[in-house]
Amino acid sequence: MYTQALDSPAAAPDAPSEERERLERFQARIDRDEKIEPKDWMPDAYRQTLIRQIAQHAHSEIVGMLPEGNWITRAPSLRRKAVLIAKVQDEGGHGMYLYSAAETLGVSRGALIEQLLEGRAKYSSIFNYPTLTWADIGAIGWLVDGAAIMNQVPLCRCSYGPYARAMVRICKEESFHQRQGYELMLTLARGSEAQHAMAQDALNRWWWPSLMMFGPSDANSVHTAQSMRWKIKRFTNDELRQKFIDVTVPQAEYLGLTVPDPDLRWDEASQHYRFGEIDWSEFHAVLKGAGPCNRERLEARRAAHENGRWVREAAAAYAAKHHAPVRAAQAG
Ligand code: FAQ
Repeated sequence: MYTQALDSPAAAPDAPSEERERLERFQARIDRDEKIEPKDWMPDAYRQTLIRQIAQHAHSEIVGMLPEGNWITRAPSLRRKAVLIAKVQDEGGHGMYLYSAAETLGVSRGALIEQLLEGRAKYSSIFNYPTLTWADIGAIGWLVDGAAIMNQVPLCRCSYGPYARAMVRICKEESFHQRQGYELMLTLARGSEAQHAMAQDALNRWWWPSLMMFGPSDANSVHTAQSMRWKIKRFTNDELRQKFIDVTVPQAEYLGLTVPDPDLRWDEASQHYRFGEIDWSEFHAVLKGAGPCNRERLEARRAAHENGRWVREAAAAYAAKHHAPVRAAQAG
């Protein structure tokens, strides 16, 4: 499923001319900013790239429920609990829209979930880090949802219609998530000395993993060039990472917190923040399954899937019972 023939269409000079013309017509539609819809012809590599990205994105939303779900029972007030429950539910909903968008490309949700549970699918590296204190819930909303929005707003203009449309609502909800996280951080940062220290500690632990969410540097990104030509991606990984840093550093300053990067400085000439080297060995270790919580996350997903089996079976039995008379009437 994840094998991809990512050769650029133009790089197949020996392709039959009819096939070449079809690829050129497809690229011309993309260049004109037309949306590609499920029933339209598309190159197989375009389809496979979308299935890969949308599935990884859906899995990230679902696994992403776990680090915050861990704190629902320990939220410090009823208001915080209600907000956190709503946020975690939203993430579950995002996963559902995204699995549905992937299904329009001819892959079943069941097959994608099976790949996740068998450990054959990727999901965002960020969700393999632990949530050690309540401040981590603020840091996730502020930084992780903040990074997610930076990456996902351009996906609303992605060339594939169902993915682009799913992203519109997702981004609205992520925006609420980011704001609740920032408000939580602000409360802690302005609270007691111990609360301020807790907020700083959360920033220290979540800053670098949040930068890694944007993926490898452009020089090492396998898929970016082709995905940009197809307008699946509208910005490169490094461009989005830089935008995120530029908007987030002043937010940290407003909170009175220090970004844990001694090399961070404002560069007047480029009007951007310059930042230190990301530890790519940590990123690759997490992707290979050696992050602090990779094992725990998959075990939790497998247990949830198993515990929910009776619900799926009951829903299927109910649907079969209620659709059977309709089908019989239609046949008659
Ligand atoms: N973690 O060539 P590229 C959220 C993989 S949702 C794990 O640069 P591409 C909401 C990449 O898949 C967060 N793997 O790839 C929320 C590829 O692997 P492959 C998720 C990563 O696709 C908030 C390989 O490395 N968002 O947070 C990561 O062009 C709070 C080579 O990389 C999305 O999925 C990573 N960080 O660019 C939920 C957005 N980075 O398939 C709960 C949509 C890269 O060759 C709580 N996705 N890889 O084996 C995208 O925009 C892109 O797929 C990128 C990667 C930018 C993630």
